[in-house]
Amino acid sequence: MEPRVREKSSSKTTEKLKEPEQFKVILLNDDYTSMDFVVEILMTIFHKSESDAAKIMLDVHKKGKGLVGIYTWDIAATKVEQVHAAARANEFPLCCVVEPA
Ligand code: TYC
Repeated sequence: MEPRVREKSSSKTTEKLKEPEQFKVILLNDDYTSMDFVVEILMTIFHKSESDAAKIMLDVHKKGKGLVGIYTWDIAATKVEQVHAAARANEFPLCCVVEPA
């Protein structure tokens, strides 16, 4: 992946600013997690509206996986941990993964 590079120059210095790398959070389907729980996770952890959350959940249910959002590394990794912690606490096997965007 080639990072985009912006160059800013002044008379004395040349500064290179890289865009922060972006990561996709991908939600995976399983046969046990309830649809309501997935919608709740999408609303609380990913701040989706109820109708967007329901659409994403159904898309993942039908296709096996789906994009939830694109974030910087720290935010993507934190959201994945939050999903797994909530799933574990509710005894669901819900899983999501991070991929480079
Ligand atoms: N397939 C689950 C069911 O039928 C629902 C589900 C949707 C689970 C999306 C996980 O990421 C998921 N109860």
